[in-house]
Amino acid sequence: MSTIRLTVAQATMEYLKKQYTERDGQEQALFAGCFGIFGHGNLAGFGQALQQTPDFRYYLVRNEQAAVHTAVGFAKMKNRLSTFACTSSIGPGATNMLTAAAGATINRLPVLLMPGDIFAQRTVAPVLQQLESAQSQDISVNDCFKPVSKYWDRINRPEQLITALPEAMRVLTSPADTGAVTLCVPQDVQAEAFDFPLEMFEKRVWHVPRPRPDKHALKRAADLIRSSRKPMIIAGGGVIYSEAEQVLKELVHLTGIPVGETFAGKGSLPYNDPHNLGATGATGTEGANVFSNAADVVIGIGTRYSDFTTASKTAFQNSDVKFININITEFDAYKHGGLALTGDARVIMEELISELKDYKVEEAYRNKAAEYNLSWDEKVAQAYKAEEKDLPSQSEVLGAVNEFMEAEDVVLCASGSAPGDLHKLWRTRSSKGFHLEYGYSCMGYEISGGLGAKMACPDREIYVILGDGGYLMMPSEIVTSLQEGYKLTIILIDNNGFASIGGLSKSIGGEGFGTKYAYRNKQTGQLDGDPLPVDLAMNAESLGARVFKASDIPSFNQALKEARKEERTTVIHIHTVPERKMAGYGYAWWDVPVAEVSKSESVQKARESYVEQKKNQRYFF
Ligand SMILES: Cc1ncc(C[n+]2csc(CCOP(=O)(O)OP(=O)(O)O)c2C)c(N)n1
Ligand SMILES: [Mg+2]
Repeated sequence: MSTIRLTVAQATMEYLKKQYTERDGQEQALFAGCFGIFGHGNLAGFGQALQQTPDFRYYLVRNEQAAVHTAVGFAKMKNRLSTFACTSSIGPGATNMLTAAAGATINRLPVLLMPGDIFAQRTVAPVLQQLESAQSQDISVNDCFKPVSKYWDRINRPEQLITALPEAMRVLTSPADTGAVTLCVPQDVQAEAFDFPLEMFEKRVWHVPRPRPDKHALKRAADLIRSSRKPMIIAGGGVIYSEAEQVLKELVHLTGIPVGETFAGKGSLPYNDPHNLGATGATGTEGANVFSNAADVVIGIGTRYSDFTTASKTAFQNSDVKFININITEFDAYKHGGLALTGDARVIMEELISELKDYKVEEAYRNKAAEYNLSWDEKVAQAYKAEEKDLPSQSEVLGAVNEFMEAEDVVLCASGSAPGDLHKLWRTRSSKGFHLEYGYSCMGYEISGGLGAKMACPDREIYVILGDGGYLMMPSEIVTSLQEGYKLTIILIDNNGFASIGGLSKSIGGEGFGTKYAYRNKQTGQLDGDPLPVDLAMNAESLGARVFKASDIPSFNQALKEARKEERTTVIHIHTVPERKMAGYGYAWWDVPVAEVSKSESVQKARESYVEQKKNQRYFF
């Protein structure tokens, strides 16, 4: 057997750069490079290896959490077929990645984490940043990655790499199993040499399959759909990851089955397709919620049925409702006692189309969906309309961005009150034009995830929608975007605190407690003093961004035009009123428990309504 003598870290990089994915005949590198921050736990190992492997590009980031978000934003735009590796030092560098690793796994998006780990040799323990355990010498902070990783391993001997790496690649490239994959490599092992078999470094293509459904299950599903009078499709992220938008369109145009879209699935159909009811669930449109309430057969395609999608299990009230779940992940396909069509969304819909040639919903049902599609768009137009007030509302700002943008541009967001407004109000014209990280809804994803999206699609303009809270959580990757020459347009919506959680607090009787950015008030002892003298626009400018300060919608529109001409990352800062125009619609509800006992009257009242709403919650068998 021919071998080559390399360190563990060198062998890792040599291996990673030879990994490819292929689907539908299209091949791409599985890894576009490696993000990282060096410390004593990875400098001499992975750092040295990256330095001598310039064809596997290293990107210095500002925060390890951000690195993982960036990889995830990239992977989402690439439909999970390509991602990044992320390396960190030991200790805090490693645990900084935990938050975003959980986000990757929850969102079913691939990312490879390579945190350094404490010495395998143990002689020098405890090393700087080592978590000591009196109970075991086989524990480090990296064990925290176990529950958030789809595959986790620790490379204690060089030859373990030979079997660990293929397992890691298998999971990363599996559309059913993908998520965060963690390979912990002790700092001494990284630098250790071994005679690795040369074959290990040959090009390897991971073919990403489109599994077909069980044919009996398909027949049963077609029979169930044919017997239904009020079917509805819930389109989730799986439609988009499977690149099934065209086939979905064919299916719904053939059958007339209307579609509600989840956060990850928004854009599965263009917003103005008459079958598109728009956002579904807790942040749903009137039409989507009316239809889901009465549906007798719900066809979930590529959805996890998160509580936002099911309005905390209150969205489906037909006592005979049945579910058909088309999902690559068996775990999801079986949810809600569903008839499971486990496999690829695109091929399963293709097969369903041939089974349903003779099926159509009643004309009146189809027409009703089309009416809701139009009437909702009138509400959107209302919400977009600028009103002459002191400060614009968020929906006016979003409307201005939407009306300015080109069809191929991308809006990207993750947390705060904007995701709900975007879900309801965004007129999505291209399938990947709506990029919401709403599985983990992680404050801090916005700029770093936006950078990943831009790296994946450098020809598309990326509009990052970001609150002041989200900005303060992690503005750091503005710097990385400048370093790498990837332009973002960041719309910074400043409302002095948490409009989202403030509103939620009011809805549970809490009066917005602890959600405003203000000085501590010496009289009340609370955070309800004067506004803080924070200038986020200046902050962004100091990080190197081009900054525009808008004071109203006309100046905001002007800033959008100027920003478009810029080549570097641009921030448009605008103050808005925290109150939102778009409240919940129809049956929209989100289960956030209200205190069962309280001296506050508003809490007591909120509890009463909570108990009422809770009665609508259902189990499905
Ligand atoms: C890392 C993280 N911490 C806490 C939360 C809970 N949370 C959701 S939205 C939000 C406030 C966001 O504030 P901002 O970005 O200003 O948006 P706004 O609510 O004002 O629209 C918080 C604290 C979260 N989603 N992520
Ligand atoms: Mg805010």
